Amino acid sequence: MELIVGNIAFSTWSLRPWLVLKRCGAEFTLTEVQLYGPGYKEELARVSPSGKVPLLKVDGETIWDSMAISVFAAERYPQVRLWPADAHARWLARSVACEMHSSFMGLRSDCGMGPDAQGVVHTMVGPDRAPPPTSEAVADDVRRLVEIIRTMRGRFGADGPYLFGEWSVPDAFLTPVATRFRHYQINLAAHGDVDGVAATYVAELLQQPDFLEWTELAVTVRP
Ligand SMILES: N[C@@H](CCC(=O)N[C@@H](CS)C(=O)NCC(=O)O)C(=O)O
Repeated sequence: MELIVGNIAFSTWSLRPWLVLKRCGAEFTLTEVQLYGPGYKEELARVSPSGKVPLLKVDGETIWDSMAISVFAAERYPQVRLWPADAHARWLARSVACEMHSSFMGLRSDCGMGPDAQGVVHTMVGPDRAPPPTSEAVADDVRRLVEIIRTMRGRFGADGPYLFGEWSVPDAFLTPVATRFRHYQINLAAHGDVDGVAATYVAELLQQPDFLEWTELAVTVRP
């Protein structure tokens, strides 16, 4: 299998299937496509039916979209249990992952990763930090995410440090958000995280071994 991703330093969509496939113990090669440089659209068009990454090449097919790759992985590696075993937890885990997949436009646009209009490159992996955004759209998104994290941790978090206790797909989908919170220095306590439950969870995501490996790749694959 080959996983084709965007820039490891800042392609938030690409990080998700990497985390999912690593969790499965899958064997795959990694190809990095440099986004946003001259001619990158043409290069993407050659490999990607949607003109976007991530992509997974497997068994003669190209699966595009991070959610579709995660669904494939859950089928291919059922023993790994990528979704919670408890049915109620599973229904809600899928709701969280799908909401993450389709929403939070305030965060995506005002806490962007990659080059901004001034040419500053914001990354998921480096020590650099940016000033916290002040828009109401971001505040609304952060409040909703804090609510999700606190609710799921409170209901299902007893068996481990992740959203539903043991690691599951929503943790992969929330890890890029954790990097946005870190990079843009967002104070979760000011958005409803009264006792630090969400902040503790976010810190856990940022120290997942597979995420730390991704961080290393950003340094070694591309200087
Ligand atoms: N729904 C897609 C979104 C993919 C996406 O937007 N990828 C970005 C990379 S971070 C991309 O390929 N951007 C290139 C472009 O839009 O030109 C997924 O989850 O895989």
